Amino acid sequence: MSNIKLHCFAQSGNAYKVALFLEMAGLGWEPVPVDFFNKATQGAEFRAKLNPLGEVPVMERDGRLFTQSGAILTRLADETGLFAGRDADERYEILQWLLFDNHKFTSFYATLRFLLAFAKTGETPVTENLRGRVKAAYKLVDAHLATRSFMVGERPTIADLSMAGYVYYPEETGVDWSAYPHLSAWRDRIAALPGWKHPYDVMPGHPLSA
Ligand SMILES: N[C@@H](CCC(=O)N[C@@H](CS)C(=O)NCC(=O)O)C(=O)O
Repeated sequence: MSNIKLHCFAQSGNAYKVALFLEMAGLGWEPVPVDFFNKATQGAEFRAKLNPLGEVPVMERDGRLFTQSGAILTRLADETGLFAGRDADERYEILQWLLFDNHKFTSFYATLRFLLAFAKTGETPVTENLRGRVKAAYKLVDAHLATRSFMVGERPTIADLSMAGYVYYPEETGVDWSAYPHLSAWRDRIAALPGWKHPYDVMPGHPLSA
């Protein structure tokens, strides 16, 4: 696989999901910074040239563009056999977790973190509501991980890489990880895998300039 560029920024856990795959798979890739905090993803040029939906990650490979982290991860797993399901049942289970992650596990947390750490809204009824939803999703995954080491099939798959998108960021969100011991152990297990790197070490733009 050659000539991979990832349009991303350091604070994007959705981009990190793909960056993590590329790092752990040992595929050569190059980050291309996107100035999200100055609204680059909302601009006409970004939408015309990279992604009409106005989002990162965008993976660019030999001139072709790929968007949506879950779809990109699935494509990379299919092509390389790495972090992939072994059979139709595992692939089905992985897809279930990718969808759950995109709808609840990642998105509630990412929105909560954005509001508190970057938009700096302070506590509002919205952040309170989001935190409740995060806790419900984390509790469910914590229970799932009580009897297994990884999300599917006792080895790391793209379900884990997707769900790991936002779990290493240090910003304070008022979510207490000690309430989720199995989730915490899983987070450490992923971080101990060969090739793992922290999002702020692989994508450009941290720390934010004032
Ligand atoms: N489901 C999408 C979510 C992507 C997403 O929300 N990306 C954010 C950054 S983490 C973004 O680019 N937002 C642009 C905007 O809201 O203007 C994926 O997994 O790729």
